[in-house]
Amino acid sequence: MGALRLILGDQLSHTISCLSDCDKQADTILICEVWEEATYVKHHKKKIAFIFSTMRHFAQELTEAGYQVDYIKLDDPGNTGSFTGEVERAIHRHRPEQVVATFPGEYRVLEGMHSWPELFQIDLVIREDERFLCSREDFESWAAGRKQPRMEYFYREMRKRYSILMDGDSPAGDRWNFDAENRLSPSRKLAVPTPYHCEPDAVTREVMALVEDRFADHFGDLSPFGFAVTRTQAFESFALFVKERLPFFGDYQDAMLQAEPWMYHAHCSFYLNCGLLDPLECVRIVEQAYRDGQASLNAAEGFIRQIIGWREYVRGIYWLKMPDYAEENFFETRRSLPAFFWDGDTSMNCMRQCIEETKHNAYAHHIQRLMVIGNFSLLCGLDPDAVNEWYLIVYADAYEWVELPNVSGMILYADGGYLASKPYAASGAYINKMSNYCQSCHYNVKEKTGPQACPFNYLYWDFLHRNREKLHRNPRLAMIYKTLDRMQEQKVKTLQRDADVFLRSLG
Ligand code: FAD
Ligand code: DLZ
Ligand code: SF4
Repeated sequence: MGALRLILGDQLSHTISCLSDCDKQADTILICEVWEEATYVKHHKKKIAFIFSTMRHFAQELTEAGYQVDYIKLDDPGNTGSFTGEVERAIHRHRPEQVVATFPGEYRVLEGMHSWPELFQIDLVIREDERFLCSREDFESWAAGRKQPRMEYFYREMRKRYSILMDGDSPAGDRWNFDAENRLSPSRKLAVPTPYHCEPDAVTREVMALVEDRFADHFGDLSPFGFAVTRTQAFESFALFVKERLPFFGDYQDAMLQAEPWMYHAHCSFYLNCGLLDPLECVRIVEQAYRDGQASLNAAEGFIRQIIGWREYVRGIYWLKMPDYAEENFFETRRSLPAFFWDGDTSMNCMRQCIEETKHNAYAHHIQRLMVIGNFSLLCGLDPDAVNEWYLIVYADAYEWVELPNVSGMILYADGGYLASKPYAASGAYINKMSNYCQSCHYNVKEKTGPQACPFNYLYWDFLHRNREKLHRNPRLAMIYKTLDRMQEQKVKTLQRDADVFLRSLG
């Protein structure tokens, strides 16, 4: 007659709030693989295998720690395929006094939970997700009255609140932000370390067979599979990052190299987001590496800003603005995704690289997501719903609370500038500066118009021209619009014509 404690697939932390006062004798923990979660978008095969395997390992650890775990596998007889159906069945099996859950990562799931007390005539307690450093209420208070909140000021608050990289009341090194030092172009001589790889064990192999069988038509390569699936393994992966990659993280944060999908990034988003790693713990480790002289300040600060700045900030915006945020479409764009988003079959080398790597790894690093695929989606005027769905499908770290603000707010500017102060639009010159992709491309990044010209070049100016009414008052775009105004009419017409031909070719 104890409580039924529900743990979702992205809540796999031993310290999760719904477990805090668990009575190991009286309470039951419910963890369930459900068809609805695996198919509400057709997730990458690797993402499903990663989540199911991690859920199974986590359940095993809880059982070994003496908890009573009711684990429902996808193919178990009677599995109804939804959280609501599985909670109902578990209530019939265990007759609990109440259901205890932790606040979910998606609005859609929260809405489902809110229906349970009436549906099942049961008391439901939804606890705060304490793994985040800023609660939804705190973010709301911080954002109240700010017409355009900015991440940088939020980040400084978090640094002070948690005393991270602070020397007394001042930021370490007397500056809050070292981004200006974090934009080195890559050189072909960089020796990027081999990424962490964890050979699949029997549990993972069983899950992989299930995914191959039941999700054969989903996007992505299932093998080779090398993700960590336990906290210990995820910790090993993070320790390797701190030792081998962190020293270069700052310098090459924005760099891209042909056939180097992992660069100097941490590859920890999938582990943080599903609960295997704790954000504050990772941040403290990186701060210590700086204090011990193992990493420079620009590297440590750059990494820490991503976690306590961007990660918390996008989550705050998600809960502040949902459900309306999902409907935003500032530029009123409706173009479908080009077919090559699913196979990388395009002559644009940068897009081919980033999409093929995404298909292979269920991972692409930030600048590939933002300045290649994201930039392309913005310039071409792709439909925000389609772009959001794609990003939610293809990355192993994607849950709506983090995916939606990054896509609608950061890359598509679909919220009209609430999250970002200007659209992240760029011509081919940016990609050429930050990568070596252009050297192996069918197109010529130096040409602005004509059949050999890099499509990013004419698409960039066409985007600015097309959206002049909506953007020209933005002070951060004033210089760009002055340049556009100075262009000869004939040149603008040629850019528009080339953009039009290209956009039509997308189908
Ligand atoms: P690193 O570069 O090593 O950064 C360290 C950590 O900082 C990341 O693990 C992540 O937890 C955090 N972080 C960095 N940037 C962001 C950001 N903009 N928003 C939130 N957290 C951030 N991240 C996701 O976790 N899930 C997503 O679904 C997701 N979708 C994205 C979509 C787009 C269009 C863009 C531009 C970014 C998206 N990001 C997303 C943010 C970022 O690209 C990934 O967190 C990062 O690439 C993960 O790789 P990493 O762990 O090696 O990150
Ligand atoms: C992403 C995912 C998948 C593929 N499958 C499951 C599942 O079967 N059971 C589960 O509890 N969670 C799964 N998840 C993660 C959920 O989608 C996630 O917990 C919610 O979207 C809330 O963030
Ligand atoms: Fe991408 Fe243009 Fe460079 Fe080709 S030339 S890789 S399309 S930026």
